[in-house]
Amino acid sequence: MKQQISEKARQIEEIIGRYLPKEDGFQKTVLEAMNYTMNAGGKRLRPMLMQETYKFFGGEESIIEPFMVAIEMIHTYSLIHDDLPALDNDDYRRGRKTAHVVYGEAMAILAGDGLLNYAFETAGKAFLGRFGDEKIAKAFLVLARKPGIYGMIGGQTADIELTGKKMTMEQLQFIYELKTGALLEASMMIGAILAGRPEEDIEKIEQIARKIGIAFQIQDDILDITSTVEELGKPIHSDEKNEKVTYVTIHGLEKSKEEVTRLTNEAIGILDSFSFKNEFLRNLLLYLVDRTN
Ligand code: GRG
Repeated sequence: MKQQISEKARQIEEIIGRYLPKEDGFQKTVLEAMNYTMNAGGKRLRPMLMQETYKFFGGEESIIEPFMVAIEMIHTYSLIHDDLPALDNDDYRRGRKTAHVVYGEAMAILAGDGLLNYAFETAGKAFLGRFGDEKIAKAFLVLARKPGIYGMIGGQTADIELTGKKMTMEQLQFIYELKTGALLEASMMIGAILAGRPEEDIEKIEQIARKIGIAFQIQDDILDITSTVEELGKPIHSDEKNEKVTYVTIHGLEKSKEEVTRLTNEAIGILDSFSFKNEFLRNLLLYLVDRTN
């Protein structure tokens, strides 16, 4: 499975490469900083989930590609900003020095902003010649909403304000669902929307992604304690450094692992309730429970 995922990630990188901006003009530095982080590897999980959900429902057009690239650009912007000194202040990500270490803080802020804008310019290309296609408009709205104030930014806001404070499970759940879950929800939902699925299917896909998102974040917390810098490509014990309350600090490692398994099995249960099949997507969701990076 690991090998299959790497192969899919390479194919996604080929698609991403076709959409990245050329590094020229007087703004060359910001373009280099954007491409530096976009090309730094990473699991490419969000475009992979989007493409595989699209295929699950029989989608086979290239219209999915600008959206796959856009979601990875939004994810990458969030990582660049999350690593900044004002936030987590991390020097390594995806096995490389972070953008602010290489290009300076001001340029890293601009590179994040640049990727966010360019994500919408990229996805917007899907409208060309297809202005009457409501699927594209719906997908575009999900792409705008989930990373925003009612999604990732909302979750990150609560996370920052509650860091170092006592937190209820409800607050923690809110943070995990929005900060991490929202982009995974957007990824899978856009796949379903572009494949032309009805609202009730899109809602089921949203539920799957929400469960996977929370499980993914708990697994991220687990790996922050149990993994190594080499394996993760980023610092470990970062939650302790940042005085973060996590699912693991509240419930301990064993219960956290059980919760990851429980949520994943629930998500798989919903996936299996569809008459559609995509063995790779199913295995990918299962693999995320056991991931080591
Ligand atoms: C606007 C100043 C400003 C900051 C935005 C919203 C935000 C900062 C950060 C997003 C929060 C964040 C980093 C959530 C964590 C989600 C997570 C576990 C990311 C790691 O994803 P992987 O493991 O990474 O898929 P790779 O590198 O493999 O793509």
